[in-house]
Amino acid sequence: MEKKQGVGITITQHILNQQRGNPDATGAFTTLLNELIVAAKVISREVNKAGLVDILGSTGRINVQNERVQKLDVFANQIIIERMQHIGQLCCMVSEENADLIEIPSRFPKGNYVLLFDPLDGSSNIDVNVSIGTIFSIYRRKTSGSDNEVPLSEVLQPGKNQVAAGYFLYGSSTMMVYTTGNGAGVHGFTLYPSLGEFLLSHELIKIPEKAKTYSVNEGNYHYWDDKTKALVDFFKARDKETGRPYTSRYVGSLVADFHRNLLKGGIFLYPSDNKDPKKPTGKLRLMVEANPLALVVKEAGGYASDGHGPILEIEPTELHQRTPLFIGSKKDVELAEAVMKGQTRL
Ligand code: P6P
Repeated sequence: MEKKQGVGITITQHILNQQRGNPDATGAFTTLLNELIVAAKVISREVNKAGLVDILGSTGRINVQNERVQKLDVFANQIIIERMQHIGQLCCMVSEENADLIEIPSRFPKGNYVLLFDPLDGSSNIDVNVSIGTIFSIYRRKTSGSDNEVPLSEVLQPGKNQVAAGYFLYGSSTMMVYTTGNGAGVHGFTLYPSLGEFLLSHELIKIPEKAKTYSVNEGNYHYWDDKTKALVDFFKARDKETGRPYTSRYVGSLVADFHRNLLKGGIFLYPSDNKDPKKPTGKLRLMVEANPLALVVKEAGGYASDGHGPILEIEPTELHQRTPLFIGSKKDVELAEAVMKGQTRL
């Protein structure tokens, strides 16, 4: 059989192809994504040598989420901010690590996009060598203008308004998975370190409609309400006909758990619990975790719910608001939502 020439489709080619397919594309979006990819390559290099240099461990600081900040967290956050602030395509940024909007310094031109990100999600796993990730979400600002102070209203948009979303996964290999929504599908790219290029490895990812795996931190079982307990008990019950019990898989790193379920089928849930009165609606953040993954899973044929309705329909009121999250294979998430709404009793 003839040997395949070349290296396949690079992420740059893929983004350009998407741009060509979009008549009113200006190339601004392409520039934005390409610069974000450079930032991810720098982060990937540091993550992959974290064990070798003094970048492991904690800075001792506590972030806006009241979580201990790991050094790589700080590094990843700075890399993204520094690389993205000068490209002239953003009016502001939002990071899981920063309490307030990140303004674009006046020395740089502004643009009409908003970038939100979790620079290094799963950071508690950094020094035990478990996969971690960067999650990103991109919106167009609602009103174009060059006002110095971007009002919060420009950023607090429902997830359905995202123009792109995805994640980088720093695992056994570094991957990028993204979608531009509107039926464009979800595509995965694997970084070839020898080339320094992300190459198309998973074209048009579709999540199996039915799960085989459930992912939840069962250590929180006694903090859940009865509906949540009934739902997780359902996944664990023996019932050959409906392929139960499901396999339990929980890495404790959202991007790793989500990515496995995206490729193989599964439901991930981080329900609300009464463990921490400061986090009555669960631990995960709407704007920088739930929304981007909800767009990806929707484009892959799955579904994401907060237990009452679609994540992508939630009208945000705060930058770092949290939400319960049920995400993955469509049939299982729809069942979870019906149970949480009291429409279905298990
Ligand atoms: P728990 C990591 O800190 C994170 O935000 C997600 O990546 C992960 O899914 C979740 O928290 C794990 O939380 O409470 O199960 O340790």
